Amino acid sequence: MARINIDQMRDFLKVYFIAGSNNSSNPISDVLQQAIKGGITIFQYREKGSNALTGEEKIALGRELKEICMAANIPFIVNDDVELALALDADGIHIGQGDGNASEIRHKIGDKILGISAHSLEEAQRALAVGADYLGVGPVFPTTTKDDTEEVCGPQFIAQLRSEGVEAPIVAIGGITKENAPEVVSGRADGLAIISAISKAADPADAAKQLQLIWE
Ligand code: 3NM
Repeated sequence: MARINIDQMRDFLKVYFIAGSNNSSNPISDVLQQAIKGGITIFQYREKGSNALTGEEKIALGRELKEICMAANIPFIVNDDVELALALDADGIHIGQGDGNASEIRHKIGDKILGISAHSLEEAQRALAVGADYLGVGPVFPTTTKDDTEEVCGPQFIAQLRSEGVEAPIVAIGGITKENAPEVVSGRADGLAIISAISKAADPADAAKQLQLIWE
């Protein structure tokens, strides 16, 4: 399989749902299935934070979620854990700045999708130089889902990266809701990465649908 092309990557980023077992009081496989019905375009398995599963349980849930994504024909991305991404034959991996040597990771995963978080022009350029297929930029708004985030950068930071010449696919993350999503889109992000606005919604299918409609 060849590396994903840029246009296809931009399309996949549009409604990028991220979750693990502790992001909902309902089983995350049910939430994922509902989110898929609502129109999410890619999923990232992020098993982190308090009460996160480890070992065999983490792998088993990953396998289940991957099957759901495969059946729905959307890419399945693993957060951080290269060995898990390879063991599950995921479609890709997303890494932060502190998650190991990005060029070694690119080498290990071959042509799978590589997403890298970036918080400055320098980080963005470095990520692209080692072969990132897309950049994660955030937090664009305050979030309570992750406690070790960088400072809030605002959606205008993405517009700034564009004006500084970054044309690569960018997904915005952090505190995104259907109310503030239009601002992110006008800041020239290619996609909206979301945890709680879908995972904790009373109706995850409807929440995903509302976010998807923003692109129409
Ligand atoms: N990464 P919610 S913010 C996982 O800024 C993550 O890199 C961030 O969750 C970053 O949609 C974040 O519930 C949490 O705000 C996003």
